[in-house]
Amino acid sequence: MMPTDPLRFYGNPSSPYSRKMLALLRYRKIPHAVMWGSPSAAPPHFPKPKVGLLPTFYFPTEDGGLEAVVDSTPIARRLEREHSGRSAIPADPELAFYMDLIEDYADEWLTKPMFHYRWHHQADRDHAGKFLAFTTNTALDSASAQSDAAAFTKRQFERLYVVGSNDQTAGAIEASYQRFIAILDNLLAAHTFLFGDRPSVADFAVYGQMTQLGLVDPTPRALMLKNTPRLEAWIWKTDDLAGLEPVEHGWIDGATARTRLAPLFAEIAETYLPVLLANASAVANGEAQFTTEICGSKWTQPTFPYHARCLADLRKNFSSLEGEAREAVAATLMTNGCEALTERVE
Ligand SMILES: N[C@@H](CCC(=O)N[C@@H](CS)C(=O)NCC(=O)O)C(=O)O
Repeated sequence: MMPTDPLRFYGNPSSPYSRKMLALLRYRKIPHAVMWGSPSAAPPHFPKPKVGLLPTFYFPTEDGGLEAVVDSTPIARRLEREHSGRSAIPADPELAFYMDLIEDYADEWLTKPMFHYRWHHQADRDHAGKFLAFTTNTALDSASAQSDAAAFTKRQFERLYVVGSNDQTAGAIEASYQRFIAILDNLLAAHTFLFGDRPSVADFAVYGQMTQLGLVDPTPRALMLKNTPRLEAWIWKTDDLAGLEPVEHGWIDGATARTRLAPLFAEIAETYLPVLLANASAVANGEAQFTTEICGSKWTQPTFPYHARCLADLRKNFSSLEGEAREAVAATLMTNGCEALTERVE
């Protein structure tokens, strides 16, 4: 494959991670081609991904072939290594740590409200089934759309428990979304992006989940429009930032980040962190499910080995910090209830 060939990937408009990566590629001006669909429909010379997740990327290999890769977080780092300019990762290690944490929260926690709102309430469920059916094929006839919608809805409704959404946790999930949009709205009133006047991978991760919560699914969209209408404009603009010319001093400094992002870190400490910690202990003990408390409500869900890795990665990131950056991050995590992230990984 020639270096000028576009980077190809399968994605779906209803997939927050597909949207995250498409917006990142547009901003970074990396030649790309999104194929709306599923890797199961790929031409025979396309390799199969190890796990069937969207987006699935096809990177050229040295021998002229292709390799199928999933998981947006490492792909975003790989794109930083392979393409220079218009970086979406701040060079300051303190900011980069905060960015990784917020990206992880967006990818792994905000996806809970996203999936929950999509399938928990009847009105959202009725909308999502049809939306998903037509994203697969906009030319579907009505009868097939109806039966596909019914099949999707049944499957996804039955999988709500996987992300921890059930009648007991619904209140905690919904309250966390409402607090999050209020925090984001405040942050975006002061700077265009989380880390200043240029976007970071964390912005694209938040954007990806918000494309669904804020633009697609009726209940969370109505909440956003009522309480934080600024966010609708932010989502649409973040969709295509190819015309933004970032400047080096577009990033805020560490001192600004510490104060500015404190409410978000405190929110992470109340929601995502307890889940990460309880999940990791349960994974270590070989348990099939875990129970914890989120803002005073009981939270039970099946263990998720991938999240044990997320916690270990965040701790490794912390342990690789040195000098002033390490001290500053430690103090910030301590002040905002995230000190568990400073523990050593064995
Ligand atoms: N950690 C992955 C997650 C990707 C992911 O979970 N994709 C979802 C759609 S948004 C998926 O393909 N799910 C397949 C399924 O649920 O069957 C990433 O960041 O790319």
